[in-house]
Amino acid sequence: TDCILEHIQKSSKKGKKLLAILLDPDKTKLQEISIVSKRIENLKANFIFVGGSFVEKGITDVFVQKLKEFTNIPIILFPGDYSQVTNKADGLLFLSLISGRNPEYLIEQQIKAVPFLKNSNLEIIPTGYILIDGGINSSVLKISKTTAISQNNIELTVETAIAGMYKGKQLIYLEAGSGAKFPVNSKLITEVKKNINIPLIVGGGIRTKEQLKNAYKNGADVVVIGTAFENNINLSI
Ligand code: 1GP
Repeated sequence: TDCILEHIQKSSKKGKKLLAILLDPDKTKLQEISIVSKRIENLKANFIFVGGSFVEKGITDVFVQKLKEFTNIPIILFPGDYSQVTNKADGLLFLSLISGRNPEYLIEQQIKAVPFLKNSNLEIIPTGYILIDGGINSSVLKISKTTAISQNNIELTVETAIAGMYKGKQLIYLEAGSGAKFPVNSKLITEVKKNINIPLIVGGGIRTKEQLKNAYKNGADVVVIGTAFENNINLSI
């Protein structure tokens, strides 16, 4: 079934905005999952993304299984590397770091995931992942050994997104990095959105209702919030 991507595509066409809460299995304790799930349901989040940069092998599986005990919100894997995959989730953002020039994160990790994925039921969603400078040395930068695109480089960002679309990506993810000081700016979101006809995900450094609304208004179809929720699960947004 292709229900997650279809859901995002249909919402995008109707202008219905979606929210994803990102949980890092490395940072959320198993004992906290019941309360965390309740809070995510209160926020009316449409998806739970699960992933992180430093998650030990096997942890994601246990984490997602536990989440499934407490919530029916679709769980989408947002893996930092090929080992963070489990059949217990509903879908997988099959990411290529297209802002970078490191073959490891353009194709190598993807190939390493295949022996698992070819026998799994996960909905696999081809996603072009574009790293924008969020004013911090984000873990994606450190791990991928790539550079981020400057917030002012609209041309390169737009061309990268369009190239991703031409390559067949079904989603474009504009990422300022987890815990970013500066979320992806309005102009960048607007220009990318104007130039692609596939849904746009925006994340990194979004902490307030105002920033969330702004991202939606400028053209984000899905906004991802991780750090702000992690720091305050009573967050109201
Ligand atoms: C990170 O885009 C997500 O990959 C969310 O970022 O943790 O800053 O909300 P934050």
